[in-house]
Amino acid sequence: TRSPVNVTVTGAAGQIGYALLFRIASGQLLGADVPVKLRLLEITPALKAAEGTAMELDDCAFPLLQGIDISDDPNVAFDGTNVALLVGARPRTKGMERGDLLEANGGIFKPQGKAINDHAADDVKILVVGNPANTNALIAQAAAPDVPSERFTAMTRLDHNRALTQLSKKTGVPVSEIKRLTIWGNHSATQYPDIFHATVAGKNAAEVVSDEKWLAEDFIPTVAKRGAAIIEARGASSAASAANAAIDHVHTWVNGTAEGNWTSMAIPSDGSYGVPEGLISSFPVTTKDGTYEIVQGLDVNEFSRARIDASVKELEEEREAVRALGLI
Ligand code: NAX
Repeated sequence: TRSPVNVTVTGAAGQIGYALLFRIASGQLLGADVPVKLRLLEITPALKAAEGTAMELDDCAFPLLQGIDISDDPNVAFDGTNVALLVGARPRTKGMERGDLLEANGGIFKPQGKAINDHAADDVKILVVGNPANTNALIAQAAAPDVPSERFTAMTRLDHNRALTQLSKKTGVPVSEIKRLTIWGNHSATQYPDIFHATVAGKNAAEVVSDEKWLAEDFIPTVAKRGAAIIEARGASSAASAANAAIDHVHTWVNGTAEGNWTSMAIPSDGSYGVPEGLISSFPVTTKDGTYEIVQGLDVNEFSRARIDASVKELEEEREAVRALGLI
């Protein structure tokens, strides 16, 4: 039998953690034949709540779950970790400036990056969910010089999934028949969901839709502002859908994209598509055998170029800000 994979989840007592842990333990993250050990990282005041969640995990008697450790020490929680899901973060509160937000998150992601550097397994894969996700990933990566930089990724899969459903509703074609959609840039309101290379039931999506007004004034803002719309409707931010996207992100990274399709992941740029090297920006990627590659050679039209550039500019500003704070 296979040896268990260690999966660390930070912010484990939070609402995404609650929606995520049971799915990991049931085998949906890595596969129905892969045993897992869970490592829950929380801040000290939330340890008791994390223990409560662990009790419920016990009560599910998941056949694949081989153990649960809970800690408030990143050095313990990341010890031997193979998959690290960095969910816990400092949210922006009323009146908080961007600098304060980045600094508060630096206080979380810098020590976590260092702990991953010092204690994680050689094959560790990292997904940052906690916002601002792209820049938090950059901070953690900078603190982990011994970990290959491409292992640090941030989540735009929720945006990708949101875009799939919006396009499905517009065209009446099921999501299973929509391929090659791309989220570019930052996981923020500047993100750019791109349908120009997407296909719906084998036909070019932009041609099928043939409605630039819908694209610019409906589709793009609906996808980009969906997080705010969920908060407005639910009175709490996306949790189950965010957990689902985290599962999708890692599952695809580990198990590969289907032939002829790709996904969206925020990954360190190699300079492709004019995105400055090192920025953690969302790209169209294919995955295979636990590695990913940026899809190359796509034509970027003027409409797309302006939007990609705007989102990338925001990422550059965030990078400058964390550099000025000495976080990277
Ligand atoms: P919650 O506030 O419910 O949970 C966060 C948890 O993190 C809390 O239990 C808190 O105690 C813990 N935490 C704080 N600092 C920590 C530290 N240093 N170490 C370990 N744990 C720590 O938030 P939740 O709704 O679960 O969201 C978590 C993060 O995901 C937020 O930053 C949120 O903005 C972000 N999101 C990212 C999305 C994406 O697509 N990338 C979408 C969903 C979500 O908004």
